[in-house]
Amino acid sequence: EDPIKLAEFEARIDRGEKIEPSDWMPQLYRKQLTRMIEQHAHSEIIGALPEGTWITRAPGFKRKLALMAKVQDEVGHAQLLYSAAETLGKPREEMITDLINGKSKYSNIFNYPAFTWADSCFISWLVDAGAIVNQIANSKGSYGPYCRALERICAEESFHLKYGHHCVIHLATGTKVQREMMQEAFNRWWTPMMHFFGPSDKISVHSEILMRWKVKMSSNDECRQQFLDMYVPKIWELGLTLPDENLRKDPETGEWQFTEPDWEEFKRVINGDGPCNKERLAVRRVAEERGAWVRQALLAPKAKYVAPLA
Ligand code: FAQ
Repeated sequence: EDPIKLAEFEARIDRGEKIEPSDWMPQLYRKQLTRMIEQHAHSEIIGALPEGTWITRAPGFKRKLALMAKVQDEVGHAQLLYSAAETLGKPREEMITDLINGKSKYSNIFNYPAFTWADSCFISWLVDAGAIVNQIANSKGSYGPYCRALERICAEESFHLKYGHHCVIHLATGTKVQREMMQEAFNRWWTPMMHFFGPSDKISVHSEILMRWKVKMSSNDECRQQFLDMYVPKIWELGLTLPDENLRKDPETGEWQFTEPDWEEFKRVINGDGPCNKERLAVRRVAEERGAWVRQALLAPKAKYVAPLA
């Protein structure tokens, strides 16, 4: 890599300038960004699956409408992100193939089953909340197309968050059966939620270079702390508990303390061996196969239109 170009590139990043697709960038910047944006796009599209199955079973017409709009938004986010990743040179078809073949990663959390309506509510409120913490930070980052996609995504996610919060409040303040169902969802989802922000900074592989080049604007631990700070009080306020007896805010440091979640489970899940990995990829594979004729028709040379005889 040309050291002068690299120094100029880093000076631009330090000045807070945006890097655009036609600008010079180090190979590693391109590679890391492609990996991260692609994984993010896959997460949105796979993330639509656990909630998507609840559309027909959502309680009442209003909830069905809102959930349908939310799931549609998530798929739209994937489209925005695939487009942003494509500006770095990797074709979309290749990204989809890598997802379906299990080569590319996507968020750990969507490999868990949404057994009940309360699970769907948990995702809408807290998984979206976690995503927003990460995305608001990174929308101030260095790569123009990714930042612009994130800004739009965050605006839409803020509606999801309000919808999800409303759903959780409804169950948490409802009948005994509803409250229990919500509590069980919290018990099931808490560990994957703690994993969601990635491994601790001490062992995160990519954080150092991504933060130096302002792709990641907050570290994994900073995002996790911010999430705990913003949402644990709101969860406790609803009379719900979290399945970690060590979870508390240290009054002196202002830091949240918690039991380290099982990182072996995290590794298994992100490497293809979670409760729903096979099912999630199978659904995407079928969708690709069923949609193939549409892509072929769009790519085929236009058939000549012959006007019918009068
Ligand atoms: N899941 O060195 P680090 C959403 C992997 S969008 C799976 O710390 P990095 C919207 C990582 O890839 C949710 N894998 O990695 C929605 C790497 O593996 P590799 C997605 C994970 O990149 C809501 C290895 O571990 N958001 O939810 C995870 O510096 C509701 C080492 O880790 C984004 O993708 C994980 N949680 O930091 C949709 C945001 N964490 O590639 C529907 C953009 C780590 O070397 C319903 N991404 N790994 O094989 C990021 O901010 C970062 O990539 C992190 C990970 C923070 C996820």
